[in-house]
Amino acid sequence: MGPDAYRVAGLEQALSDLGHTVTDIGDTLPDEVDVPEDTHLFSLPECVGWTQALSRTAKEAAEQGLPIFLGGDHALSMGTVIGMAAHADKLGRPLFVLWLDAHSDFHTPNSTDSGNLHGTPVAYFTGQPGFDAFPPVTTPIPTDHVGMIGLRSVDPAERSALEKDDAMLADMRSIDEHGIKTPLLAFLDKVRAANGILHVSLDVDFLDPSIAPAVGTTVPGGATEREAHLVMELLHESGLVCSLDIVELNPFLDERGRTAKLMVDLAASLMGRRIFDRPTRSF
Ligand code: DIR
Ligand code: MN
Ligand code: MN
Ligand code: MN
Repeated sequence: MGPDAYRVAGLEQALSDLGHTVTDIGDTLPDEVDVPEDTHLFSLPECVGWTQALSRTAKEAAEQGLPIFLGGDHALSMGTVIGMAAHADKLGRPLFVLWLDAHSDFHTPNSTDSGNLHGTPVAYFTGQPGFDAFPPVTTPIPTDHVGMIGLRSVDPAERSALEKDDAMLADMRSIDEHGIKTPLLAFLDKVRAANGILHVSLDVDFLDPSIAPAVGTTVPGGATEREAHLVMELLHESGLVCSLDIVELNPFLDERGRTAKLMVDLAASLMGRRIFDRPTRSF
């Protein structure tokens, strides 16, 4: 239902109003795979099938333009990121991933208590062990090519794994202290210095639940509407973004499509919508 909610909220119109040519390639269905149900991991065969299908879709779509992947939950990124990694590899440029989320999604199938595969994509595409049922990750993203902004719910197993690694971790406290622009610009500098391209993965729960309530796992103390737009506007200006996931919208919980509309507006900011060209002359 997520993709249809974004269609109804006017994603295509918002992007074509910016001068983009938009092609809706429709819903991706999972491949049929020979993977048994798991007693602990939810919808394992479907997730494996979707990862396989989405990685192919991503790779093909990236040849045509800038793909925007509409979820669905965050397990979608297992497929989109490995597909984009293959695309980047073909271009001979490294892929970086910006994870905008309350959660770090760094569980492995062995460490997850909940069994939610949407809590595992970052561990998968960075090549952590334990994902034997999934397509092998041939081009793992090095953890120092991952930046996370918005963190405020990290489980103990994720925390100890992240502390050993070198991903850029901007939790809500560092945003309070330094502003959201500081970690973002530092990360973009790193992408630029490596001649990289950037995949952005936007989880609805990056945002504060007061402005984006339509998500299964709300966590208070999230990004404000303006912080989120600033991130998107700066991402646009960087010229480094190659692809975007917008995930975890639950239309059942949405009131008059308000959260869907906010996610569409954020995608539009990333694709070039602005109030004025910078710098303004008014002060
Ligand atoms: C929790 C929640 N860390 C889990 N993760 C969520 O179930 O693994 N991520 N909701 O978006
Ligand atoms: Mn997530
Ligand atoms: Mn989340
Ligand atoms: Mn999630």
